[in-house]
Amino acid sequence: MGKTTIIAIAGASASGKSLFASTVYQQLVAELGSDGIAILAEDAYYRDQTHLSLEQRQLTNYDHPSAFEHKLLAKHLQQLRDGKSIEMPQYSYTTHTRLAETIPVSPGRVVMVEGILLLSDPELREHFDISVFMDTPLDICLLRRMQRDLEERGRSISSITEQYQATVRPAFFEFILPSKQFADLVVTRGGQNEIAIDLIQSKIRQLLAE
Ligand code: UZR
Ligand code: MG
Repeated sequence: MGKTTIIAIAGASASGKSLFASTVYQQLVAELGSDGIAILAEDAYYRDQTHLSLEQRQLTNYDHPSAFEHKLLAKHLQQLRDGKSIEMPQYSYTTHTRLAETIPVSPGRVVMVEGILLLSDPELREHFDISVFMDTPLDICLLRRMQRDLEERGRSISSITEQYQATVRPAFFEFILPSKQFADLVVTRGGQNEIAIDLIQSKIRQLLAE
């Protein structure tokens, strides 16, 4: 196997990062099989909070860099680059902590990773060969976040509204938006931007064929 290329996809919460990454990944896997491409989520690297009570876990600021175990993510990216498998943690948004089970991830020629604060961490940035920033308008992100958190993450309108004003919006302006300068590619209009999906897929096909 040749050199590993690590592609980071960052951007605001509910900007379409997971959709963009999974669309690129699923379509390529259907076409070429899963050998050679690995996919990781920064969310899986939220710190283990099993030692805290549920009330204490609800006080964590999940939009702050300190909520993530970026050191473990950096270590795993290095291991994948060295051709070694890793055990990716699994995180529950309902219990706000890690599950006991991990997911084995095999190394690949291309590794994709998506998450809100990937490009705001200087140490993590060292690991990325290609960086993408999802530049979706913030009002669209908010609408999508309300719908997703109501439907998929078991939240109420009032908890979504409070969290948005207390941490999500401030973190966007403090950490996420300033990290756009580190992206090689800026994607407008969200995770369904077909031209951007096609461009990244073409690049990955080219890398896999080398
Ligand atoms: P994406 N998040 C939670 O709401 N609860 C948790 O236990 C862990 C994370 C939210 C987090 C962030 N913040 O905005 C979002 N808050 O998940 C990141 N508040 O995930 O990029 O998929 O939106
Ligand atoms: Mg996501």
